[in-house]
Amino acid sequence: MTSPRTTGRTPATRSLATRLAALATGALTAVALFTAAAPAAHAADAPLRDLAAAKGKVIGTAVTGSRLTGTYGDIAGTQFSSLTPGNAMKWGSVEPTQGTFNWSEADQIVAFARAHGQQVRGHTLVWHSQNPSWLTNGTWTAAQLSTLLQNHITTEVSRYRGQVASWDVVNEPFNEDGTYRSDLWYDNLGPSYIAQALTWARAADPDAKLYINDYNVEGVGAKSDALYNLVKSLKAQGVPIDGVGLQAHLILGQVPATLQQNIQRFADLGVDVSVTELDVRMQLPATAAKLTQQAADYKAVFAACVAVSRCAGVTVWGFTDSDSWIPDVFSGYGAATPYDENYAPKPAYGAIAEALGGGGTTTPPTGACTASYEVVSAWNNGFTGQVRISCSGAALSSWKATWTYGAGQRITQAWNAACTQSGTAVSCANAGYNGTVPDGGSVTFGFNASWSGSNPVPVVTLG
Ligand code: 9MR
Repeated sequence: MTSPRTTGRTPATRSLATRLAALATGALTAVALFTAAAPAAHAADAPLRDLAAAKGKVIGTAVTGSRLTGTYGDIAGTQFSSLTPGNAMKWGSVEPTQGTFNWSEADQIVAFARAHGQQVRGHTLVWHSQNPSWLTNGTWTAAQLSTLLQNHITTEVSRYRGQVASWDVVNEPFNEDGTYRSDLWYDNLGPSYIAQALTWARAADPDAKLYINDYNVEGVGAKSDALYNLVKSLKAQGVPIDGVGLQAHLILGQVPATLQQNIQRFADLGVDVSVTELDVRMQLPATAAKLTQQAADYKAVFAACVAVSRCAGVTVWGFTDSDSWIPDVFSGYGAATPYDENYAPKPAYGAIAEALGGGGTTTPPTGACTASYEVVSAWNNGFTGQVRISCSGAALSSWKATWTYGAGQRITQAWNAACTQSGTAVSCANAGYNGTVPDGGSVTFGFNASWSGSNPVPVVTLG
C-alpha cells in the first residue's frame, strides 16, 4: 500500500458537491473539526479545561494576540479556560504616548476569550517594568504621579469592566529579602501606593478579583512572608484584596517543598490564590529524562492547587515552547512549557491532565516522540488522513505507528509510509527514506481510507 513519495497531499479529484456532502454529515464534521489541529494525545483525553472545571479550577495560559489563529488558536481556545495577555495590557503597550491609547491587541484577546467561553486575567496595572518612556522619563511630583496612576487604573479597568475576571493589580512589589522594591511607585509614593491601586481598581470594576502578584513567593520564605504580612495588613485595614498570584517561574526539579503549605496559609487569610505564570525551565538540550522530571514538576504544582480549595487555578506562561520568554532571558535554557515548538504535547501535558483527574488515555510517548492523527479532508465515503510524528528531547531511527479502526474504516492508499491493515488493526512503518526523526524534527505520512456511518479518531501508538 505504499505509493511513491509525494508532497503528502491526496490527489484532489473530488468535486465541491462531494465535499459539501461530507460537511453535511454531522458525525464526520464533528470529528473533522475536533481533529483539525489537535495532536493525537488530545483525541482521547478531555481537554484540560474540562478536567480543571471538574475540579472547580481554572486553567489558563498567557497568549500573544497576533498568534491566536491556526493551531495556536485552536489549542489556546480549546484547552484553556482563562487567557492572560502576556504583554498586551501593560501600561507601555496600551499608552505608548501620553494620552494616545492602543487597545487593539488587548481587545482582540478579550474578544477571543469571549468567543471561546474563557475568562481573562488582566495583567498588569502597577509594575516597575514595561512602563511607557514618557512616564519613566518624566519629572513628576508625588501628587502628579498618584493622579497618573489613578487615571491609568481607572481607564483600563473601566474599559474591561465585566470582561476581566481577575486583575494582577500590583506586580512584583518585593525584593528577595522581603523589603519593598525600589521603583517609580515606592520611591515616590511609599508603600501606600499598593492600597491605593487596589482601591481605585475596585471602584472601576467592583466585580473583578483583585490580586497582588509576585515571583519567588511560591514556597515559604522571606519574600512570601513579606507578601503574607502585607495581605494580612491590607485585610485588617479593609483594603480590597481578593487574591495572591504566585508566578511560579520554576527551575527543573525545584518545585518548593512548601508550595501547598504556602498556598494554604494565604487561603487561611481569606484570599484566593492563583498560580499565575507557571513554567519550568531546563538547560537545553531537553532530554527524555529532563522532560520526565518536568512532567513531575508540573504535576506537583497542579496537585498543590487541586489540594487547596481556595486555589482558583493555574496559568501557564505560554503553552508552547515557541511562545516562551525563557530562551530570550536565560541563555541556554528553554523547553519550559507543556507543548513543544511544533505543538506536540510533552510529557508535562499528560502530567497536568493526571493531576486534574484525567490521564490513562494519553498516548504514551516513545521517549519524547509523539504521534498526532488528523483528518485532513473527508467526503461522502472516504477521507484523507495524516499522522505526524514529532520528537523533542529524543530521536527515532525507525518508527511504526499503529492504531485501531473501530468503525469499519479501511485504508486504501498510503504515502510516505508502508501501511497494512488486518481487520481493525492498522500498522504503518516508515518508508526507506523517512525512518529518521531528529530531535526537534517531525515526519508526516498520509493515507486515504473509506468510512461509513461514523469516523471516530483513533489513538495512535508509536512503537
Ligand atoms: O512574557 C513577557 C515577555 O514577553 C516580556 O518580554 C517580559 C518583559 O519583562 O515580560 C514577560 O512577562 C513577565 C510578566 O509580565 C511578569 N512576570 C515575569 C514575566 C517574565 O518576564
